Amino acid sequence: NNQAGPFALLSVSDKSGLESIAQRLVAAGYTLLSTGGSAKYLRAQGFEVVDVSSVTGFPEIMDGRVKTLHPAVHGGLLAKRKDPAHMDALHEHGLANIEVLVVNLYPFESTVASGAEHEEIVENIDIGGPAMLRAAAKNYENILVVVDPNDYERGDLLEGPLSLRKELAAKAFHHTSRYDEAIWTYLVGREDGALRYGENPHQKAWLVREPSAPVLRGLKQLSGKELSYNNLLDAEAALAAVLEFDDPSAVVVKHTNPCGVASQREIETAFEHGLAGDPVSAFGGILALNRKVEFSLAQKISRTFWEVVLAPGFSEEALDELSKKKNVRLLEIPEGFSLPPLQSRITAFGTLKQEADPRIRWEIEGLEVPTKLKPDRETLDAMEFLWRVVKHVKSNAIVVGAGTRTFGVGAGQMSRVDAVEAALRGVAAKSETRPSGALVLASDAFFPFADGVEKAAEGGVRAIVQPGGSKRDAEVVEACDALGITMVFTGTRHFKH
Ligand code: 93A
Repeated sequence: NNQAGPFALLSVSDKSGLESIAQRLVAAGYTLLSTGGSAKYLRAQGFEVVDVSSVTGFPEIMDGRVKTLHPAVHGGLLAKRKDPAHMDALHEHGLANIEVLVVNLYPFESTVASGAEHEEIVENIDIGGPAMLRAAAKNYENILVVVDPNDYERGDLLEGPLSLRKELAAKAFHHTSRYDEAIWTYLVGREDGALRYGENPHQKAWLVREPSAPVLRGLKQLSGKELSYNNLLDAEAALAAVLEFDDPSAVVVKHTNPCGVASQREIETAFEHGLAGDPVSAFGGILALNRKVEFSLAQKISRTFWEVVLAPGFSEEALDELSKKKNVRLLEIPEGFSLPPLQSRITAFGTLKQEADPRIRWEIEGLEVPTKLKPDRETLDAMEFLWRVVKHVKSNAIVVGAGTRTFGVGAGQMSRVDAVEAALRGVAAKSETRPSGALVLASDAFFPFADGVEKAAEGGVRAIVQPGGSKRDAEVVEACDALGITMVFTGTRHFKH
């Protein structure tokens, strides 16, 4: 059944613009070869079309589930034209001599989006289309593969150079990989990733986890209710922050921002100081600790209402004490736990990927002190601590503290002065409980003007750590010198958006 050819095989669900490429293919001397619906469409437009079934010698069966899945098609798509043995096989078995493949797939995602029944969605999983696209794309040196209707009118399409064929082959693989990902998302989302709801109760939500990664990335839920969408976001933020420290430390997170953080020699003191950083916001917050929780600490923890408590371990008595509260979700952090080195975020414009901002390496030799006043050892320790905290606060971020505890956090502000004011409001609220002593401030990015520094000084700040690098650094340093503030430049910015 060696039909004329060379063939251009067209099998598309989205028929828009099909006649324009068919026209070009016919003009270039190709015979059109097509599956049921596409052949019908083309004939209605006046084209002569050979049916795939006449090439395969096999009818389209099972409601179209098997149309092109046949060696006559796939042999034709995979044969290397340079290889005499391949060409012999092509002729010997009467396979179709295909040189161009135009395919787009069953509309899986739009079927899901339309709210169709499961059965109809499954029927819209295309098998034959991706198989042909992948075969032709593998053989791009010999086959031109067109998956995107926007490419039908490309000027150099039919006589295009190898680089164009390669580009279109890559596009085909990208297309099939996205297609499979959408199927995966649908199947997993329906079966075991469903969350009660999203950021708000009127939003549906799923957790689509990487199939190869352990559940909850190895964190063990020891008690409490099911984790919610917001719990997972906040738990990630709290974990990232607590992993920044070696000394016993406590991080209280609210709406993905640390609101109270402390590092101390004892974990119990760290907890008390962390909580004191913002006891009002801590209500309903997320607590992350980097030491095992014993009974006496558990008693203190259970006096506040937490959504989630994370720690590398809980003694039996501590676990008993904390699981009395049915709503508190206890998560055990496994040994050697780390967060992924790559982060991605899906936006309307595409998926953003970046390396995670690595753990801070605080090296005294790398710091610059541009002010007249130099920081003493104690101030440097406070600066290091606050610098580690501010990295985990949404920009514009300002953290004010003393020693290794925070008293005020300005998060997610659109101007840096506002962030300073927000942090100072937090400090002022603790005027009764806060031990006296010089305040230290950390800023996630440089001060664009001296106003932020002046505000800070009014609030009692005596030392500032920031990246430096503003055009107006000189003005900022001058203001510090006039106000008796010591300043350190780290040279590294820690935006978090
Ligand atoms: O059901 S399938 O997975 N089985 C196949 O053998 C097959 N071959 C092509 N779907 C198959 N196709 C798809 O049919 C193509 O990817 C295209 O989306 C659609 C075109 O069908 P028709 O020309 O009948 O409208």
